[in-house]
Amino acid sequence: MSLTRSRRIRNRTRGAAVGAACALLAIVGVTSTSAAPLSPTAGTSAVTVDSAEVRIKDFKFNPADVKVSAGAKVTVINEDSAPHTLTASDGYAFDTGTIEPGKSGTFTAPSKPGSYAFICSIHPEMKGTLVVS
Ligand SMILES: [Cu+2]
Repeated sequence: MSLTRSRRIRNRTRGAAVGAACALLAIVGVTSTSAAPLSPTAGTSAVTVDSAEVRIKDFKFNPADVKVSAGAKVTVINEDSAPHTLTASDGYAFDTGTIEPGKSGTFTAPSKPGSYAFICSIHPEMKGTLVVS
């Protein structure tokens, strides 16, 4: 019922600082079990969201193999005279929508690492791969 029986560490001025520290650590070691453990903030600083740029010219993606971090913002610049898209081949992982000549579009890389084939939905012979790590 009562914890008052437990021996209290008195601040004995004659006690060695090390001894007091050890005793204090022992107490902290016991009491800290009820305290919330320091939760690591993994995820806030571990995620490196970078960005990448893809240019489209002469009906080709450049680069055709795009390497990004998960969640990266990718800008697609259409330097061609025809409208293009950069669309995941599976149809839903990412899609810039139609980018008119001289314009740019963006999409967000998937959060799941992997290799994603993409095409231009207007010209499906245009192909590339987005590698998310
Ligand atoms: Cu196209």
